[in-house]
Amino acid sequence: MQASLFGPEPVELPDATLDYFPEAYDRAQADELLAQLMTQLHWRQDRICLYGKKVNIPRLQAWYGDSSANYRYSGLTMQPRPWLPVLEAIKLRCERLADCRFNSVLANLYRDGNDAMGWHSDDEPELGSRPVIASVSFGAERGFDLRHKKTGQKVRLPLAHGSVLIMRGDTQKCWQHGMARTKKITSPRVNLTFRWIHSVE
Ligand code: MD6
Ligand code: FE
Repeated sequence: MQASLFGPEPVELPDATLDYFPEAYDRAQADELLAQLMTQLHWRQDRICLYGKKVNIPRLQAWYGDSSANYRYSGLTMQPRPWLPVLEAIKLRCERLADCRFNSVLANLYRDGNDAMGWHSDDEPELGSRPVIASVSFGAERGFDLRHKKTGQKVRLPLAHGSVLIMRGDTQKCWQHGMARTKKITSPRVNLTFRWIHSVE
């Protein structure tokens, strides 16, 4: 596959380094990849403990990577599933766009506008201090919200079908991000975030 003809479009925000490739994949490729990801990935409903109760998180998830890319989560060591060809191909594209390597991917499936992601930063120790994360979106265009931790500045980036957003530098240290519910969206969206997990002992 050839490199994107469009972008990157740098997104200018204080204390953040963001590159946005609106058409990393053309429409036909993106349609095909969305269909493959929806059917091939081992989507599961994860639960978290909220105020002492187990609740379903509002989306489906799947975790793939090198066997060495374990991460710890509430005292549990999570093992990634081995790479699938479709994920390896997208990883290679992201590695070229970001000019760095990734050893794991967290996949999220938002079945419709009722599914969402709360405010967070990807700042776990396993990711190191200034992680590079490549985020690939397929399906429904949803608003990706960013909020500066100190100033409260807010921005919404619509992430297009077939786009890649690369976050690096101090973005995770200084900003949170999330995706709000919306009644307007009735079709699914798949997001893949490629990362490098360091073993921490
Ligand atoms: C999503 N993305 O777009 C969720 N994290 O569905 C993320 O949480 C994310 O897009 C780190 C870097 C880029 C992202
Ligand atoms: Fe994130």
